[in-house]
Amino acid sequence: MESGKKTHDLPTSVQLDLQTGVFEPCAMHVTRKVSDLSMMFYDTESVEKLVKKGDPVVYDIRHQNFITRNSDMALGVTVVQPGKVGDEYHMTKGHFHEREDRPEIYFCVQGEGYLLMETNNGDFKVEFWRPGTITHIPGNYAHRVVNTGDKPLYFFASFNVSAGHLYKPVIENGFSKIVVEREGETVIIANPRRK
Ligand code: M6P
Ligand code: ZN
Repeated sequence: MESGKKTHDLPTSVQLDLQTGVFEPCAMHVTRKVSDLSMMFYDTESVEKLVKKGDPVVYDIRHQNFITRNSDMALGVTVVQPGKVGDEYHMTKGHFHEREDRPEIYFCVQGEGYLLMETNNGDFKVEFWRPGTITHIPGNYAHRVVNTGDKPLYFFASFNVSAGHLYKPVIENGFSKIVVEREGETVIIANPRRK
């Protein structure tokens, strides 16, 4: 694709296993462990302990780009494992898009949790997610998925490759709110990392 060869000018399909969130064929598979999210979770002591204890997988991403002569659609399926780092639930890194005119559709297929969304001027939105929830994320909202359930949460994403992934602001500042378990309850609280 990078060489200029457009491999998807003809219609193409992949096959998704609805139970597991694995689809084939799949061009890119990335696994993110606790150590890959060490800048994301607020409780850095718990991060260190978990990394020493085997560095568990937080989520897997499978991506497929469909580059044609004049379009750049992509799909991603992300499976977030249940679990916590300290009292903060497993979540995706979260990112802004490099291009604000490139939105994204997220579709929760299995599991339950929250989709956190935030603009760079602090407008924060949250959606409770259960199977079948489909959210349109405008191009200027950073987005992060949190699994608060006891089973894997997986979601389908559709976006343009040209949207780009911008992680730096999220690495530096986090989201303004985080999702934690306190006294047996799931609660959304102000991020203690924010000054
Ligand atoms: C979805 C899409 C991907 C993204 C993935 C994981 O599949 O939005 O583009 O990479 O979720 O999210 P993150 O990149 O924030 O780890
Ligand atoms: Zn995105």
